[in-house]
Amino acid sequence: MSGELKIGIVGTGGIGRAHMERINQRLHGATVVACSDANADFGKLVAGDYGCEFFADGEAMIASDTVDAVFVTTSDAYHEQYVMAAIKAGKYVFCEKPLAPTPDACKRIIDAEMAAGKQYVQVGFMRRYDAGYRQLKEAIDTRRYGEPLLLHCAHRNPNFVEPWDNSSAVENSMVHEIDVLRWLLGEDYATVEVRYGKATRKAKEGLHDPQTMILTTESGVRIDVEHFAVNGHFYEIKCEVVCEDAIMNLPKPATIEVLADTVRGNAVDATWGTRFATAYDVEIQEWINATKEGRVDGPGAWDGYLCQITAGAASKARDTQTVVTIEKQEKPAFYN
Ligand code: ISE
Repeated sequence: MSGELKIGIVGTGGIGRAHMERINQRLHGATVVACSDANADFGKLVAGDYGCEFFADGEAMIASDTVDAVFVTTSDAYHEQYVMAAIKAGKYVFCEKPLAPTPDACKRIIDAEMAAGKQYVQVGFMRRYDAGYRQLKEAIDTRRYGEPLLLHCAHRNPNFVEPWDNSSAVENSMVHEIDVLRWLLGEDYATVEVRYGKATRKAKEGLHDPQTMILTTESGVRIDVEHFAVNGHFYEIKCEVVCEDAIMNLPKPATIEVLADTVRGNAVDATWGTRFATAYDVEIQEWINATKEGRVDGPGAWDGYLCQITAGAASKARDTQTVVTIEKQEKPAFYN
């Protein structure tokens, strides 16, 4: 299509507003023309701030001629309802991660998309758009340094959104590793474990912290992910890839050098919002471009589904403290 892509956003919380801002102020080819939120008073304020139309009913907004395409940035439990409404309306939809909390809900979305006969859905796994992860993928794909054998990763949060329960560490946070490492290596997982070690004194009640997730891919690559929900200080993501002929590391973001007290060093990101700000911009610009050309070229509903199957197995592994086999899923030809 030529001209501006008219976008309607369901869910005007933090990530919804961050996307509205980037679409209207930094990116090209699209404008947010409508929004909806379960909290109508708040949603109307946001609509006023961004100069767009407020719809009390998100499904009515999705069906209306006002919008060409849809963003779903509600809380996770409502993703399925609005993604389904977009498929029904025949509109492209960008849904923040996870596609839906359970594999069953994701399966219903896949079935609806296949029945519609066209891919409409993209899932917001922004790490695939980070320049550092893209450099790692390029080096792995060319096998410049031989086969990847082991990955050592860390995902350290300064603080964590409630609820503070054990499942949120996998389902809200480590899902990023589940998606990006599968994409990086180009293969699916065979088994998963989530182990508890000694807990930090800062652990929130109801959340064992830290947790270690261990994934093994179908070819046998072993991955360990250290996950801190609350380290109290900084946001840090690490990914070290041990190959046959070299060791590669995810580049650290370029930040200012600071001399303070008795330490000289580089500033670190305080939150994921700043650490991945550029990745989000690239992700959504590429989504706008692809949507205007009538295609989905980012992580789709199938990726969202596989991610939740793995997250479900990881949760079972955590609760039983065992190794869980991930049931092999045959990819429908529709998603090739
Ligand atoms: C948050 O929802 C995100 O998506 C961040 O990328 C992740 O690092 C954080 O742990 C999540 O809570």
